[in-house]
Amino acid sequence: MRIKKIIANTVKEGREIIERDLGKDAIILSSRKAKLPNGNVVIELVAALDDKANIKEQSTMQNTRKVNLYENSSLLSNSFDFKELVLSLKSDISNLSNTLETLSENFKYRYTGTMPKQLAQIYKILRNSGVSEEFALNIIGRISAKGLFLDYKKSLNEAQKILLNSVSFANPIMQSPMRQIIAFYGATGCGKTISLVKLAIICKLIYKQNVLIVSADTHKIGGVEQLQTLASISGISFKAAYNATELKNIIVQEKNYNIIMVDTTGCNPNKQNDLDFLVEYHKSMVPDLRFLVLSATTSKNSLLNIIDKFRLFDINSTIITKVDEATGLGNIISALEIKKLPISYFATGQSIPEDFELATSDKLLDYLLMV
Ligand SMILES: Nc1nc2c(ncn2[C@@H]2O[C@H](COP(=O)(O)OP(=O)(O)OP(=O)(O)O)[C@@H](O)[C@H]2O)c(=O)[nH]1
Ligand SMILES: [Mg+2]
Repeated sequence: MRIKKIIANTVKEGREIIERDLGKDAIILSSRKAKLPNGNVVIELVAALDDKANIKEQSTMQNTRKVNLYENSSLLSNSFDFKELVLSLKSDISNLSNTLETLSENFKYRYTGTMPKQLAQIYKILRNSGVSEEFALNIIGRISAKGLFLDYKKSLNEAQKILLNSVSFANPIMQSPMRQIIAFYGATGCGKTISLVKLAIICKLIYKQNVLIVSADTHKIGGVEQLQTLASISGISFKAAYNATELKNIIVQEKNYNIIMVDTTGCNPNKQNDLDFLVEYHKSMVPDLRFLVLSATTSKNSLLNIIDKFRLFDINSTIITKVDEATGLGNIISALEIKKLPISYFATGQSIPEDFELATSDKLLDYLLMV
C-alpha cells in the first residue's frame, strides 16, 4: 500500500496530481484546508493506493471462475483447487485487515501532520493511553499556547500536569467515631467484590476497625459464597441480605461495627430494571459512602455511560480497578474530567489486599501515560 500526501490549490488540482502520481485506482483518504507559513490557504489531500489491487483483482477473477467450475463438476475431483481458493481468500482477508489497520491508524493520528514533531509524538502518546481526541487536541493547544512545543521533555511534563490537574482525589475511608455504611456499586465484573475485600482487610488491619461485610449480591449464582469465603479467610464478619428489607434489618441491628461494607449486584448500565432493583437496596441501607467501581480497561464512552446511569446512587467517589491491565489511564481521566468525579483508590491486580492503593497524584503519574 502506498500513501501520499499532496498540497494543491484546489481539490480538483489535487485529484489530478494524485491520479498522475498514483494512478486512477488511488483512494483519497482525507482532505482538509491548511495554512502555509506564508499565509496562503491550500488543500492538503492524503491518498492511498493498494499496489496489489490489480493482482488481487485478477486472482479473484480466476478464483470466481474456479467456483463456477465446481458448480458443474464433482467437488472431490477439484479438491486441490478448492484448497487454493481458500488460501487465496485467506490471504485477501489478511491484506484487507492490514489495510483497515493502516487506515484506522491514519485516522487516529489524522491531526499530527500539521503539528511540530515533538507535539505529534506527545499527541500519539496521549491517544495511545486512551485520552480522547478532543482532550488530546486541547492539551496540545495549551502546550502550544505556552510556547513549549520545541522542547519534548517540557511539553510532556506539561501534558502530564494538565492531565493531573483535570482530576481530583477524594479522602480515603477515615477512622470515625460514627459508624460508616459503605456501598460498592458498578457494572458487572468491574472488581466490586475484590475491591471491597481488599478495603475491608485494610480497615481491619491498619485502622483497627471492627468491620462487617454484607453481601447484597444474592441473585448471582455463587455471589454470596465467593464473598463469604473471602471474608472467612480474612477473619471478617459476614452476613447476606436476600432482599432490601433484610439489608435494612442488618443495618439497623448491627450497631457494634464501626464499618459495614455492602457488596451490590453488578448491573448492566443499559438495563433500567437492574438499576431499579438496586435502588431498592440503596434506599434500604442509606450508605454514608458510595463508591463507583470503574475498570480502567473500559472505553471512555462506556465509562461516561456507566457514570451517568449510576448517578442514581449519589456516588461520592470512584475506585479504579484493573490499572495493571490497562494501557494508560487516559480513558479514565477523560471520563472523570467530564463528569467531575474524584478518585479514592487504585486496584492494581488480583492479590488481596496488596494490589490496592490510595489514589494520589504521584501514583496517577505512574499509571497515566504509556511513554
Ligand atoms: N488484573 C486485575 N484483575 C482484577 C482487579 N480487580 C478485580 N479483578 C478481577 O476481576 C474479576 C472480577 O472481579 P470481581 O471483584 O468479582 O468483580 P465484580 O464487580 O464483583 O463482579 P460481579 O459481582 O460479577 O459484577 C476477578 O477475576 C478479579 O480477580 C484488578 O485490579 N486487576
Ligand atoms: Mg461481585
